[in-house]
Amino acid sequence: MKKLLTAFVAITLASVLLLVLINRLNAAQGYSGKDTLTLYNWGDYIDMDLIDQFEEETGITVILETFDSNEAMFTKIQQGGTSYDIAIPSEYMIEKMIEEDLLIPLDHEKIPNLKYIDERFLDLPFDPGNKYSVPYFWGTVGILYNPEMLPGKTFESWNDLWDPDLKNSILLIDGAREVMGMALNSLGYSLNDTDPEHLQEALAKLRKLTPNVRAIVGDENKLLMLNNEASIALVWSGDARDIMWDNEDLDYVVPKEGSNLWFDNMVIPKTAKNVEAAHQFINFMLDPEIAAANTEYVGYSTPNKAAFELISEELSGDERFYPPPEITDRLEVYENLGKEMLSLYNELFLQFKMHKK
Ligand code: N2P
Repeated sequence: MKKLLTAFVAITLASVLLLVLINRLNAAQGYSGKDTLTLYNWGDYIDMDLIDQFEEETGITVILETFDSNEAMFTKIQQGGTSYDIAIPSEYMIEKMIEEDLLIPLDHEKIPNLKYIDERFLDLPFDPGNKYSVPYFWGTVGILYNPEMLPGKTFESWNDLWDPDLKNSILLIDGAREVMGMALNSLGYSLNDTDPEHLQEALAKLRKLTPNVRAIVGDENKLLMLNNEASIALVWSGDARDIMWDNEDLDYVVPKEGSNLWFDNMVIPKTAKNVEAAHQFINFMLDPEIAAANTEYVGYSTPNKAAFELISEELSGDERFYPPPEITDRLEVYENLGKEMLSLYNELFLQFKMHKK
């Protein structure tokens, strides 16, 4: 009996010690659960003052990690090494994450500010009923260019980028869908095309663009454009807005063949440690004043109707960033093309990048 008791005490003590150790480790990594929120976001995609405000109002510490493509974000979340309480993927990736059972259904009762979102951005095909995701920003993909550095050049068509005068001038987004989509559109195909022959044609066309490509970059595109180190960039609309605040000479166009219309929504991954705080954060970001401040800071287009009323006319009245339906109607939203097709897109993009080096 005594032996049994000693063993029991020893096991209890060891368990307590183990728990303390795990807690310490978690705290050291910043994932201490209850009073911490880990946000996985695109780079340059939130006003840090708002994070401070959220921390002050709730006592919750926010840890921010960033990614620069949906694919990179997906891999990290799927591997599960780090647990994120919130992530902000784009629509086709949200659909894929739902399919792969990586997301938690949202409790709409905890997100009363959802009522401020414009109906146009709710209940979209990638997430019917917004069961898993809530709108954050939306936008287009287009060409940002510096007319001062490119006298006489215009960019109405994607094919204008293949102009031999543009040697070493173009910055590309480091994203398979964006770059393959641009090439497919330039050939008159859909950016959701799944015909392997068309995809090979797109790769061949991209290879012809190589001499004009200066670099394939993430958020560095902003500095490079501002410092006139590149004259053209394939960008997401809000990045163009942000750069143009600092250099008004630049212009942003969505080519006539069409382009991508995208939606980035907030989601809660299954591995989240603080689901309660995640809901609090989502609701906070949807508050009209907070969403307006975030929009004024980041430059992307807000899906929040009440926030849209609060932002400056200079921003809300600019059709390059709030394109009217005649324009958005000729744009395409990326579809979730399925595992194999997405791998093929990634593989071809990689082949193009290797060829570039
Ligand atoms: C912000 C990137 C926005 C991503 N730097 C568009 N989906």
